Amino acid sequence: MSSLFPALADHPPGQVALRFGERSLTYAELAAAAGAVGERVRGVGRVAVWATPALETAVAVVGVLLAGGAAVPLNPRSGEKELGHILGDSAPGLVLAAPGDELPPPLLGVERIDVDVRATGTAVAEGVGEGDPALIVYTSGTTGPPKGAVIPRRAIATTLDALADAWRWTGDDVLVHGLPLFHVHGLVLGILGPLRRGGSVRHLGRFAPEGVARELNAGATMFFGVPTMYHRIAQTLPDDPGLAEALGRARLLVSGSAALPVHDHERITAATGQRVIERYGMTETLMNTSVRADGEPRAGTVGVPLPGVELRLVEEDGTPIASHDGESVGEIQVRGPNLFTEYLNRPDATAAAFTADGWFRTGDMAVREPDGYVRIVGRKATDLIKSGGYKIGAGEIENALLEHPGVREAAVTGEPDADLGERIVAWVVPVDPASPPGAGELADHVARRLAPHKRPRTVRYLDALPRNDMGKIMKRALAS
Ligand code: MCA
Ligand code: AMP
Repeated sequence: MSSLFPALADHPPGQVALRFGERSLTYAELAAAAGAVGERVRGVGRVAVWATPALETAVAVVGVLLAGGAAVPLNPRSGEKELGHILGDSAPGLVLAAPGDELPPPLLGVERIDVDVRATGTAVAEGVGEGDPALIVYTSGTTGPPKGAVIPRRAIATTLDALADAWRWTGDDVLVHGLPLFHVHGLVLGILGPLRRGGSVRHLGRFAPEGVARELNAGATMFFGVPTMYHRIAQTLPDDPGLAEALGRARLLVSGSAALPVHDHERITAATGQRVIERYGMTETLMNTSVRADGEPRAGTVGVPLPGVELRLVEEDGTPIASHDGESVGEIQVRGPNLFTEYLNRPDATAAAFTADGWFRTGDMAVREPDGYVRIVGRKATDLIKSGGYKIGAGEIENALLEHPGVREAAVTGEPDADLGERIVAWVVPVDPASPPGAGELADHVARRLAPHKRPRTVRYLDALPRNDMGKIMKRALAS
């Protein structure tokens, strides 16, 4: 198949591909370093990547892709239970990490290779097909541990090329972002995107409005962020005219992973003159829709289907909704070359996710406006929470809470939060009502087992959980 990154072989001399803080690599240096990784991992199949926000992570993933393997990005803050599950499920043959990174116990049994960003090598993948797996990205469901979405090479190529069309994204663009590198947003769009275009990316290490302003003032043309980042920018703008000026210089500001509230759109536009563009995607589908760079920006909508993506709304019984009346709500289903192939080791879950004729059920509820714009209005499952742009399943947090000796019963809900979009709330029936485990202790317990972003931000104590006649917890009664 054609290369995922043509610019690695054909680049202007000296063109910078990646920059993380003070460290950067030109395309020639990246081709050599990733080629060296590729030589080491060839034939291994699945390769875990300790996905810190560092140059090594980008080199590791590109190296695995050059060798025709599949990278399994790991959240370096994953707790032992989550990490143990991901490693057991994906069974990587190797783990790639930056020299000096300390790996936790579950990884000690996996052969480790340190990524040397100054190494030179030339990996060439032979016999690799478009449908072969490129990435396995773990994503939460309503119950049980996260599932590994197997993302083929075809999906990465087509989604990035569709975004290039929608956003007029070229090799002249310089992207700045501070997203984590173990999810689709930060890794596929934020790192592989600029590399496929032959452009540059500057990663901030961690997000801060000042870092975004600094890079936009120093030539960056685009910024990608989750709504929480835009909310923090909107909060900072009134006291920071320099930030408004810097954002005003950007060619494109893109938000995704969750809905950007209209109020934040409006505050940013008022202060900077810029309109933030929203796009809608999923780990399983990569990108489905976007407001186009040359289209009418409309706060509260996610734009139109990307080239190559078929999108429809369906009623509860599966009947397609033909009308674009801005009112008829249906579940979004999508079909196209941007889709994942399966959930690793989960044929049951894969089968349930698709209709008989190959449409993927997103679980997102939306309306179509008369001109085709998609407006997302909610989610089918109340047990999926989007907090800070991370998808978190209520079930996995409930299970972790129940493993605490002081917890008799637990239910988890999401509540609106101006900063995070939704905040994780744990409803807990303690074993001993006279001395319940503290909120901080329960947050630490979940953070240690799963990941810090999955920790409850609020804990509420009850004598009993509200249940219906069947014994099922009535979450709606909790939320009200
Ligand atoms: C706090 N911390 C703790 C604890 N409490 N650590 C352990 N135990 C505790 N009890 C630490 C955290 O680890 C973190 O450390 C720091 O305190 C702050 O944590 P937190 O408040 O959770 O983070 P934040 O600073 O508020 O982060 C906001 C954020 C983040 C930067 C917006 O939520 C984020 O990066 N979101 C991006 C999510 C994303 O990429 N989603 C894409 C998936 P430290 O300060 O050291 O870090 S969706 C997707 O890919 C689809 C395809 C799509 O459409 O895009
Ligand atoms: P994930 O499982 O982390 O890949 O998250 C995918 C989910 O994020 C989608 O199913 C949507 O619910 C949500 N999402 C992504 N982008 C947007 C957006 N622009 N507006 C609203 N929701 C979004």
